[in-house]
Amino acid sequence: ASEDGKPAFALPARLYGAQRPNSEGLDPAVAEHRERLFAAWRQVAVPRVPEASAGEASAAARRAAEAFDAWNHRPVAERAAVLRRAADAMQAQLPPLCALLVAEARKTWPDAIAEVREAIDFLRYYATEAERLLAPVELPGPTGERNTLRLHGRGAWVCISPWNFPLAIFTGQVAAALVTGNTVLAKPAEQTPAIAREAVRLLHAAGVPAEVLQLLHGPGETVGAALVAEPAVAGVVFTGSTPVAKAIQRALAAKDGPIVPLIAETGGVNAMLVDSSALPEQVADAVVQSAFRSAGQRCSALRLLCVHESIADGVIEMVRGAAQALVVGDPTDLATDVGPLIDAEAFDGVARHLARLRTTARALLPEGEDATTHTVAPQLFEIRHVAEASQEIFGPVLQVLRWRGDPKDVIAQVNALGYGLTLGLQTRIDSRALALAAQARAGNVYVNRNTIGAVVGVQPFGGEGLSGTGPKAGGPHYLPRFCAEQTLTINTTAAGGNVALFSA
Ligand code: UN1
Repeated sequence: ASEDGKPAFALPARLYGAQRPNSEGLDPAVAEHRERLFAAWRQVAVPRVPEASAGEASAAARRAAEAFDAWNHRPVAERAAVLRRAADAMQAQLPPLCALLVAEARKTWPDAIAEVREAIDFLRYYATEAERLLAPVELPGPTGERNTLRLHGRGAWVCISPWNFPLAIFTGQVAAALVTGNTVLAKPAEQTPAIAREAVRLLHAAGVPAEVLQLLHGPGETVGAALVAEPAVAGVVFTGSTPVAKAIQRALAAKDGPIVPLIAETGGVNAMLVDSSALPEQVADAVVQSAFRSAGQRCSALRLLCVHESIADGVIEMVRGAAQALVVGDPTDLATDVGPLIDAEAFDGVARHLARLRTTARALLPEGEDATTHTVAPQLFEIRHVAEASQEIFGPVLQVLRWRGDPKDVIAQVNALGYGLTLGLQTRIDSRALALAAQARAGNVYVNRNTIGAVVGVQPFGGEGLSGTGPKAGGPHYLPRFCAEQTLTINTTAAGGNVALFSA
C-alpha cells in the first residue's frame, strides 16, 4: 500500500473503458454482482498492518495460554455458532474481500471469488464437523463400568499460513483450531497481512474473544520463529515450503517441555500421466487449468506432464495453442487468465529455474517474463527423464516428457521424487486408473480432470512425504489432530451405582 492509504495498484481503467463499458445485456443477478465487485474495487485500499516484535509475540503466547481453559470449556455448539456467524459475515462482505485479495495478493477476480467461497466453506464445514466429533462417545465395555471418549482442545496453537491462499488457508487453519477449543496465535504470510486482519476482524465480531485469537504479523524468521519457540505453545499448523516445515519441526523438537505436534502442508512436484487412450482435448483443457491457473502458484499445480509417445505430438500441440491463447497480465482486468507472481523474490526464483531449463531442456513456448510487473507467460519445456523435474517451480512453468512401455514405471519414478501431493491420470481404461492410483504416492489423485481446486468437505486435500504430514484439510480427519483425547472409565458398581455423566 502507498503511504497515504490510496490503492496500491492503479484503478483498472480497462474495466470501465471501451472493453467493458457497462453491464448491459447481462443477466440482472450477474450484473448486480459485478457492480458490487467494482464498487468495492473503487474504494479498496490495502491498509498497513503493524509488525509484532518478538516481545509482543511472547506476551501474546502467554495470553493465549491463559485464555485456553475458558474457551475450551465452552460448549462446542457455541464455538460452532461463532464460526457460522463469521461465515455469514464473510458472505455478506464478499465484494470488499475479493477487492482486497486482488489488490493485496494480486489474485485474478475468478481466483479471488473462489477463495472467499473456500474460506466460507471451511468455516461452515469445520463448525459441522466439530459438533459431530466433540460429542462424547460412549464405548461398549464390561458390565459395571462406563467408558466415554471425548475430544477437546490442546492449548494455544500457532497457525502459520501462506500468501497464495491468504484468506482460505488462513481461515481454514484458524477455524479448525478455534472450533476444537484451542486458542490461536495467527501468523499470516508477510506479503498478505491485510486480508488476514479482515478475517480476524470478522471472527472477533462473530464472538471470538480478542485473547482467544491474536494476529501477529511479521517475518517468519523473527515473529514466526519466536512464536514456535514459546514454551506455552501446544501445537503448530503450517502451510508453506518443505524446508520451513522442517525448520519448525527441528525448533519444536529442540524445546524443553511437552512434545508439540506439527501439522504441515508443503510443496509438490505434481505429475499427470496420459496414456494412449486419453482424449487429447480433455487433456489439454485439464493441463492448462492445472499448470497455469493462479499463475501456477498453488502447491496442487501441475508441474510434470507425462504423455504416451503415441499421442504426444498432438497433445503438446494443443497445450501450446491453449497456453498461448491465455491472457497474461493485469489481475484487475476481468479478462486476465494469468496474473503476476506475488513479488520480486518469487519472480526471481522462477526466472532462475527458467534460465536453467533453457540450457537443459527444449523450450516449446516463447519467452515471456516481465521483471517490472512480475508476470510470466506460460512456459513449456520438454525434458527426457522424470528426475529432471525434481524441484518445485512455483510459477506457470510446465515440463513435459514422452513415455513408452509400462505406465507403472512412470508412476514409480514420480513416487521416487519424494513428494506426494496431487496426481492426474488421463485414461479411458478404468482398471488402469484404479491400479495406478493405488500405486501412486499422492494425497489427491484426479482422473480425467484437472488437478487443482479441491473442494472443502468433498475432496479433502493434502499430501505425504515431502508434501506434508497430513491430515487433509477439509476432510473428516483434520479436526482430531487439533485435539487431545480423554478416555474416562468409571466403575459404576462402586459408591452406590450409576453416575450420570454429561447429562447437563
Ligand atoms: C496450496 O496451494 O498451498 O486444491 C494448497 C487446490 C488448493 C491448494 C491449496 N486447495 O488447488
